[in-house]
Amino acid sequence: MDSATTEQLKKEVMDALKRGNPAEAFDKVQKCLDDLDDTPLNIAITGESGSGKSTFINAIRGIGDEDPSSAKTGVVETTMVPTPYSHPKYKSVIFWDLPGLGSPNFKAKEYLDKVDFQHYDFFVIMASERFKENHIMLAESIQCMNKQFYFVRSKVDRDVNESRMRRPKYFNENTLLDTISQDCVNSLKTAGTIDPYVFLVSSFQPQDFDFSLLLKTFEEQLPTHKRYVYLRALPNISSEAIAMKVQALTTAVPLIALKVAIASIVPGYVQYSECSTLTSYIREYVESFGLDDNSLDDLAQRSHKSLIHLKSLVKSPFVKYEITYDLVWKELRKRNSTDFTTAKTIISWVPVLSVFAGAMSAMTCAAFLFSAMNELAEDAKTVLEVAFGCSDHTWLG
Ligand SMILES: Nc1nc2c(ncn2[C@@H]2O[C@H](COP(=O)(O)OP(=O)(O)O)[C@@H](O)[C@H]2O)c(=O)[nH]1
Ligand SMILES: [Mg+2]
Repeated sequence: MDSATTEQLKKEVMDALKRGNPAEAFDKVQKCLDDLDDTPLNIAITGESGSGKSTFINAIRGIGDEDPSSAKTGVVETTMVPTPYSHPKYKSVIFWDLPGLGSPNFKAKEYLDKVDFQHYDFFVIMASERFKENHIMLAESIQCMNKQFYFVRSKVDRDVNESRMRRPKYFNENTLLDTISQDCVNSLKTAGTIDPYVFLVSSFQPQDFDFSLLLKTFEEQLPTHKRYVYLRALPNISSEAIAMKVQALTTAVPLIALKVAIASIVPGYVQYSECSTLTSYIREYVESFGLDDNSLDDLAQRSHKSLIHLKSLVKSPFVKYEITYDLVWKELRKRNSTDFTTAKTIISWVPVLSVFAGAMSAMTCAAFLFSAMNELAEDAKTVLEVAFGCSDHTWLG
């Protein structure tokens, strides 16, 4: 949420409270939360059939190829219609599988018109081998239409393994990756792209190579109002991705706290009481950090680790026990002593909340959400480190 929107909301909430209409103030805050949730993000993935688009879409959605909602992999596309795959938890984030790039009479402009290019926030052009004429033509056309694109050279795990087997004596992973990357950059520069974005990716090993850097670059290029939905939907593939997710979820905390505080003075809003609201957000955090049973099970399978072992590493009571109203109530009381400085993003709301003496309850809620979120993020990092042994992985790999 940008600062102008925040200031506008503060003014409207304050006005409604002063007029003795807390239900209206509540609606304003709820609308802001809904807008954050519903901001659409449409990411187009294009490339030749077999280049790894569907596998990449599954990896970026954080789901395995066997998940019922996964994009089918290893099948030849026969349609020109873009296929949408929404994020399993955050439906406003949609990855579009754009087929058909490989046809011999390919015309980039016609292709982009057919797939309705205006609809997408940005494009990923994927190639599993050298870039070809069609990729270059497409890149040029996307650029002409003032849209951003990123080149992804996929399946680099295969290049690394093949090179290691074929030239064991001279094999050097960094040199190999540099050569592939330079080749792509040079082809793009020759075709007129200034400073092209090129990423070497393996969807089988998203914790390695440039996958994390790619995710971070997407974020940096997005407008502010799209960052929240994007970051919240990140796959938990590195400690940096988890840290960015904390940053995103933090944005909504003052609004949630405000909502709870206002609901406490609206007659009949018992369903939005402190514990009910917090319970639903804690459930969301557990899922978002991949600590729910399904996600942990999936991680155990992908990393060939035992689920029991991964679960034993988790400290948060919100993963160890069922998240019930009673558990949240107990934890809320237990954590009441939490240092409120952790809730500093809510400080700017205190003048608004003081109007109806709701400041204290909002501060308590915010502090509680921060503490639960950070504890879950730490657990997610620990589990990930043990699953893939990637404790020193950084965005810049
Ligand atoms: N080694 C390796 N194989 C991959 C990778 N991504 C996809 N594949 C394989 O490449 C084939 C085509 O992938 P798919 O995602 O269906 O490509 P699409 O036609 O572009 O959607 C499948 O057999 C995948 O398992 C990868 O990162 N590494
Ligand atoms: Mg496919």
